[in-house]
Amino acid sequence: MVLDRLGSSLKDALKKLAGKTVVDRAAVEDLVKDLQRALIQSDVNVKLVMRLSQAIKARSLDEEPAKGMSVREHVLRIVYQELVGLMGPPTEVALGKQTILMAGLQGSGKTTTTAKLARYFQRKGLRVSVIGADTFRPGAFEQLASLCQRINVPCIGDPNEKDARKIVREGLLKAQTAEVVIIDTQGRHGLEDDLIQEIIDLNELSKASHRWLVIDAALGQQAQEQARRFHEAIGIDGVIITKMDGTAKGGGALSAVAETGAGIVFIGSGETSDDLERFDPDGFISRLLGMGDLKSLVERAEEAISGSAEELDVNAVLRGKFTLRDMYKQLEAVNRMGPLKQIMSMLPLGSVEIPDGVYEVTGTKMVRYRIIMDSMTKKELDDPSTINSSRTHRIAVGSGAQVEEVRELLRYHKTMQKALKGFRGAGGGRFDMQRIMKRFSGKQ
Ligand SMILES: Nc1nc2c(ncn2[C@@H]2O[C@H](COP(=O)(O)OP(=O)(O)O)[C@@H](O)[C@H]2O)c(=O)[nH]1
Ligand SMILES: [Mg+2]
Repeated sequence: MVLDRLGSSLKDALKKLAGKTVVDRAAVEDLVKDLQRALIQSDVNVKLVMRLSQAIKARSLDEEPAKGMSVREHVLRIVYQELVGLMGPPTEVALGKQTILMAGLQGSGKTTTTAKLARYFQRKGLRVSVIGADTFRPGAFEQLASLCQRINVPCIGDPNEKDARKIVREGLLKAQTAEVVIIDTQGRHGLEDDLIQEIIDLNELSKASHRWLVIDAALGQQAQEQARRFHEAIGIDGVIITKMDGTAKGGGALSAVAETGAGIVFIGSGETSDDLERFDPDGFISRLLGMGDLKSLVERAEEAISGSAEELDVNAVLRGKFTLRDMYKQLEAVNRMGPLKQIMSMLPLGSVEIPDGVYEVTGTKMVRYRIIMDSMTKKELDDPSTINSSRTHRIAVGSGAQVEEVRELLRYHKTMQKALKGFRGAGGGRFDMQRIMKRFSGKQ
């Protein structure tokens, strides 16, 4: 994941609040100091850091923790909200017909990102064409053409043509059947006037629906100046920050760009065409703080529910009271949602260890469990602890299963129950997805 270092220092800072029962000034000040250090190391502008730490301090001490909320949760929620605010508003990426003009200095990652975007839209089922209009850098067209060839996207251009305007004019005619057209342009080492004039012209003649600026994350807070200059010239409506994998300054670049009001649409984090992530401030910060991506978990849970005839309560996935029936229902739900391991990684489990066996209940095993459970009495299903050795034998005989298999089912139930207990402990109360969602979205 990007920004590992910032993430782990933020997590360490928040750990200090675990177990506190009152919000005391010294603890909050300590936390804020750690936060400041982490953010400044990530090259976030000092003024922004100060503003943010003031807000966190004041809110943590002045606001009443909501009923039932632990001190750690109270402060965590505030830190979370303030950091999300630092990342700017969420952005939209439409999936209709559109022309995207790429802007940015040489070496920022425009050409690579053009191919990444082509791949992104292609995966969404759209017909994509790319126009190579960098007439400055030697071999620019070949670089783009080879990236496009790998992902099977048409690349339009002419390596011998020196007039970028002509390439774009003619390229757009050739790309008429495409739904998404992405125009790669030249960059220079600095923002020279004729470079700016060219991008203004290309923007006008292509009537681009979007002007996306590509910026290298290693610039840290200096990214702001570039964003401003390009914005003045052509009205940037989306920024892509690249090379997040190779720098500790990503936090600085993100916050500096967010401050200009230009929305961050994507993050690049590697050299292949698949190393592109949609940027979503909520999800990004939750993951940074190690809270798991609550929003995407809920979305996936909803996807899993839709289409299934049976009404499924999201909370049933990990509910407090835990009968064998609950366990079975949860297994069904989890099977619908996808790999359990992935789901778990999105939950705010903190330090809870999930035993490995929990991930390994497959579809066939579930059928076996179902048959075994059919041989149990209602009371046994509700409270499996009443199942002693002679009952185990009776159930095995009744379901045509091995005694060991019945034991395995009971062991499995116990393991999961234990894991859930630890989980509820870590969450500071009964686990309730909707409650957690409400808390972290600030709508209490
Ligand atoms: N590690 C990493 N390298 C990148 C990323 N994006 C681009 N690059 C590399 O940065 C260099 C310059 O990229 P390029 O697309 O040619 O930049 P352009 O001059 O703006 O078109 C190339 O070596 C790319 O492989 C990224 O997100 N992560
Ligand atoms: Mg290029």
